[in-house]
Order: sequence, then C-alpha cells, then structure tokens
Amino acid sequence: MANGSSSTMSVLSPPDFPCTPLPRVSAPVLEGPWNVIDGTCPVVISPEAGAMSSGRRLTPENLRLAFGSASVTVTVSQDGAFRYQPGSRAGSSAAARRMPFSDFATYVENAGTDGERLYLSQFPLGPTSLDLGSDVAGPPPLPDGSFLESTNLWFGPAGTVSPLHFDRSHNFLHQHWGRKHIVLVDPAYSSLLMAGEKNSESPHVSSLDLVAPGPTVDLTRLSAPSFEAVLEPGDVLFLPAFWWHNVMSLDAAISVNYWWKPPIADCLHPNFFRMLSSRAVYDNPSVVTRWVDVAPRAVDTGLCLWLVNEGHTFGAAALAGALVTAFCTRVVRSLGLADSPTGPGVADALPGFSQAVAVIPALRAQGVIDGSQSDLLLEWLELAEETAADPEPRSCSPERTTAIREMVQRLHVDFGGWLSA
Ligand SMILES: O=C(O)CCC(=O)C(=O)O
Repeated sequence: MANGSSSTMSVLSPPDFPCTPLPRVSAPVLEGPWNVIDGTCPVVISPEAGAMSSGRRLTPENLRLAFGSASVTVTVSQDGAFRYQPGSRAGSSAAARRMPFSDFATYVENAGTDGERLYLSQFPLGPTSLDLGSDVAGPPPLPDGSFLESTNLWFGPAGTVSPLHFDRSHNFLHQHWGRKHIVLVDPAYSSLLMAGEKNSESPHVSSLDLVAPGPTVDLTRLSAPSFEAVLEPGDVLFLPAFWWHNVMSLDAAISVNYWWKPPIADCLHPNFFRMLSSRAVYDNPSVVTRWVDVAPRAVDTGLCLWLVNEGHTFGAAALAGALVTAFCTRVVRSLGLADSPTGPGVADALPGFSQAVAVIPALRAQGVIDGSQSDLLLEWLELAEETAADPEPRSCSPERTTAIREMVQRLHVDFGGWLSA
C-alpha cells in the first residue's frame, strides 16, 4: 500500500479490503481538467498536469504575513482527531480557542504528534474575510455553469485528522504545504459506514472511528473497499460530492479547498437519497436546490419521473412524497383549515401529515379532485410517511418498483402542474 508517511504516522491496511491507490493524472491536461475528470470519480491531479491557475503556493511564512497577530478561532482535540460535535459548525470539535495567529503558527511548527492538537480548520477565505492575494494559485476551472460556493483554509500540525465524513458539494482540495493522507470510500457503500441519523445535525458523519493511537489510521475497522492517496504539495484532489473521506496530515500542512454545487446527475447515491427522505425536505422540498443543481429541471414531479426512470425508486418516492405532503400542507394553510398541533410527539411527527390527510376529502367535496385522484394523493401520503420513517434507502422489489413508477407517472399526469416546490 502506498504510504509516504513520516515515521510517526502509520496506516494499517485491512487484509480483506485492501486500499486501491487513487487514479492520478500527471500528463498535461491541455484541453482543461474536465476532459479527464468524471464528476462521480475522485482523482488526484499532479502539478505537472498544469490544471491549476498559475500562482504561488502558501507557506506558513505567507500566512504569518497575511494574518499577523489577528485573533483566530482554532479547534482543539485531545488525540488529533477533530470529531464532529453537535451544535458546532461542520468539521469542528466542541472545544475551540481564540489566539493570535502568530502564536498558532509557532505552535504548528513546533507541535509534537501526540497529546492535545489545535487546527485552523475550514477557515473561510475571500474578500469579506481574509484575502490572501490574487497571486496565490487558484483552483482549476470549474465546469461551465458552476460557481464557487466557498473557499476555505486548513492549517494544522502533523497528526491532525478530519474523521470519516462526506460533504454534499463537489470539492477541489489543493495541497499547498506538507502532505496529507486521504482515504476515500465510494458512497455506494454508505450503509456499511454507520452514518449519523438522517434527521440529526450530522447525517454526513460516520461513527466508525478510523483513528487509532499512534497516530494511526486503522483501515482494518472499515468493512468497505477504499481508495487512498498521499497528497503532495501542488496536488489537487477532485473529491466528488457524497464520497466519504478521512484526511490525516502527515506533516504540518496547509490546504485550500473549493466547494461548489454538484449537478444532480453526479449525486445519485444512497446518502443523497437518504437526505431526500429527511425531515428537512418534508418541511420544504425546495431545500434540495440549495444542495444540488437540479437544472434544467425544477423540484417537481418531472424530477421524480426522471429519478424513477434512472432506476432510483427510493429517491423518486421520497421526493414525490415530500412534494405531495408540502402541497397538501399549503392547501390546508390557504383554506385556513390549520389548527396548530401541540403536545407530546408532535415535534417528531412529519410536518402536517395528519392535516395533509384531512385536506383531501375537503378538496374532493369541493370538486377540485375526483375520487381516483383523491385515492392517489392518499396513497402518496402513506408512502411519504413510510419513506420518511426508513432510516436507510431501501432497494425495492421489481414489483414494488413498477408500482411506484406507475404512481409517479400518474402523479405527474394528474398533478404535475400543481406540485412543485
Ligand atoms: O484537510 C482536512 O483536514 C479536511 C478537508 C475536508 O474534509 C474537505 O476538504 O472536505
């Protein structure tokens, strides 16, 4: 197994699921990186490929000059692993400390590899925060029609670990200084990775802890095939949305990452469908457009039809169920039928589920829908409740798949004009 780690870092490789080295592009990519990148496959792009915009790489000295003694908030870990803590921002641990950047840089350069560790993680860069200057190497060009959502700095000592998690954005992780060991797991194996509860703050975080004392990344704890790479200075990792990753700094390291919204076609994974069946989507199906780019479609029954035709029955059913529930809830409100439910258990129920069911006879009585349309909406509300209750996306039997496809088609034909987020 590839292991470019310094003597104090180690990686244990499992006998059953050996790590595969990540593909690497080193030959010049004259026609741009998107001729060699597939939006669903991770790849490392070497500096010789010439994919980055030209410019200098960041060094600890550059950062000292840029930040000076400005106060920064760094996160603190007792064993080097910066585990997600509910209530804190993504990727951080509960413990945080404010200190002058210059003190932090001195700490990074002198830190040992065990005991307490500090990390300046996911520090947003840009004109409204700290701008490092236009002569710093920028990201490779994004695909046409895509725009950067955020740019972040990661600076910490050797032995720092960002434990196994996924993000819902596409990512270029550019290594400026030092090396990082990356483990990646295909989202197809999500059910083996012990993801956080889907309605929690951390559905994107695995409770499988790969960090062993040493510091060591212990891949024998992983019951899924994985890819690995050591990012050297100048390397750029294309990390597709929804891929699981564990990142360990082998040296004092500086990286900058660039996140952008992925097209929905790159996101057809169980961990995305699981999010589609979460309460956030039932509350407001249009939230999906904050996560992924659904263009040229909208969040409507046409998108559900597309999903089911692509073979993603669970995702199609989850989204269609959310659209029907949201539609019925809107009607309840506009007809002034809503009484605000309170009491034990209400917060756990799907938003407006019982009210949504109650509105259907009213619509029928007013002649807005006929009997078979009323049955269809009721069937959808039941399916919505069932899908939302599933902790994991289920694969459906062929009969069930056919039945759901027919239900989606009927929904699209009968209610397509009404049901959009
Ligand atoms: O470099 C790190 O520590 C983590 C980076 C990461 O998780 C990301 O870019 O998504």
